[in-house]
Amino acid sequence: MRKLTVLMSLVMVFALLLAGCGAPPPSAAPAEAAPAEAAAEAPAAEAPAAEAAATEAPAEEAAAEAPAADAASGTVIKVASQTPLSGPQSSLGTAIKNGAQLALEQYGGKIGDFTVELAPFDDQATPDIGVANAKQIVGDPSILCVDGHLNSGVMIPSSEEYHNAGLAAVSPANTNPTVTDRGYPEVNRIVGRDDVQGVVGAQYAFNELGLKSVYIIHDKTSYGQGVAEFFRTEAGNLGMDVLGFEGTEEQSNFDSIITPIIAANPDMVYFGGIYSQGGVLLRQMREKGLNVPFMGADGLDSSEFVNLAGDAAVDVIFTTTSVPASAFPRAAELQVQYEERFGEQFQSYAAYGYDAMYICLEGIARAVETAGGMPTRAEVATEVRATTDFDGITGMKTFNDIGDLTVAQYVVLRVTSADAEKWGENEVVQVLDIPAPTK
Ligand code: ABU
Repeated sequence: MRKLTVLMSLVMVFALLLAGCGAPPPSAAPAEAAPAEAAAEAPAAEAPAAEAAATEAPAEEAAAEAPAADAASGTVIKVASQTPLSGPQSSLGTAIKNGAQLALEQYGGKIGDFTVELAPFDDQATPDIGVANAKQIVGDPSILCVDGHLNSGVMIPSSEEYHNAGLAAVSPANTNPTVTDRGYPEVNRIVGRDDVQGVVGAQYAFNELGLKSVYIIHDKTSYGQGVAEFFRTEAGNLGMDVLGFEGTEEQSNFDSIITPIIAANPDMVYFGGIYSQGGVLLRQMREKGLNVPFMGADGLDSSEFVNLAGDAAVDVIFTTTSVPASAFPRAAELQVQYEERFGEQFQSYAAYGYDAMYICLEGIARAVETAGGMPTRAEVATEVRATTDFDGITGMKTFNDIGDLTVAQYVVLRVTSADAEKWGENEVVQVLDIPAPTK
C-alpha cells in the first residue's frame, strides 16, 4: 500500500499565485459517432461486448493509410496517436492529437533518412474501440511509438496490446495508477497519478476551504471512480464526513442523483469524471438550488465544461496534472502556434500531446542512431523509458522504473469565467511538485 501520508510530507509545496512565481522556464526545444455515451469509457469489466470497429482518423491526417510499400521499403516510421476524435470528449482528444501533429511538424518530420508520419486513431473514449485500434496499430510494423490515450479506461486495455507487441507508448493524460503499476517496460506517462491527485483535492477542500462533509459522484470509469475513491479515502482520513458515494452513467437527466444529495445537505460535492457529464450535472444542481461548492479533477479541464455548465461553472475548483499554458512561457508560445495552425482553441492536454510526441521522436532517434538504421520496437521502448531530464514544453521529465514521472506537477485551479474563450485564464491557486509514490 502506498504511503500517501509520508509521500505528502515529502512534497515540496508551492502554494503560490501564478502571478507571483511561475514554474522555472524551460529552455527552447527544437522545433471528435453517435455521441460516445459518457459511459463510453466504461469500466473495463463492463465494456460493451459488441464488436467494435477499428477507427482510424480521416484521410487528411491519415498517415496510417500510407502505402504499405513505403513501410515495407523501410523509409517510413510512424507514431500513432489514440484519443477520442469524435463524441463528447473530443475537445481534449483532438487537442492531444493536434499537439502531437504540431510537434512532429516542428521536429521536421524526419529522423535520419526516415520520413516520420503521424497515424491518428479515434478511440471514441470507448475501451472496445481502443483495443480494436490497438490491434491495428501493433499490426503495422512501421509504427514505433504511441501518443495516447485520453481515458485511462481505454489506455489500460489498449496498452495490453502495446505491451504484448513490445510497442512503446507515452500517455499525455492518463492518471489512473494501473496504467504504470503493471510495470510494463513499454508504458509511460507524462502526467501525475490519481492516488496523488485525489489526495491533493481532499486536502485542498478540507485544509484550504474548511469543508467538513462531502457527497461524491463518479462516472463508473476507471478514471472517474478511481480518483473519487482516492478523494474519499483521504477525506475520511482528514475527518470529513462522506455522506454519499454514487456512480452514474447518466448523461442528461440527473434528477435521481441530485435529490439525495440535497437531502444529505453536504458542505460540497466532489465529481470524479469528465467535463461532458460533470458540466451538465453541475448546471442541473444549480437549477435545483443546490449551491454548495463543486470540485472535480482533471477530467473537468476543458473549455467545453463552461459551455455545458454556464454561469454555474464560475468558482468551481478542480485539480489537474495538466499545468495550464499560462504557467509555462514556452507553452504560451505553443498556444499561439497551435491556434494559428489549427484555428481552434488550445485545450489543456495539447501541450502534453506535444511533449509525448517529442519523447517518442527522441527515443526513436536514439534507437535509430544506435541501430544504424530501422530499430526494433524493443530498442525504441528501451530508449523511451530511458528518457531523463527531457526539457519539455510542460517542464522537465524523467521516467522512473515503471514509467511514471519521477516528479509530477499537480495544480489546483479555480474557474474564473463562464466565457469558454477565457478558460486559459483560470486562476492557478496552488502548484505542487510531488514525487511519484513508492510501493
Ligand atoms: N486524467 C484525465 C483524463 C481521464 C483519464 O485518465 O481517464
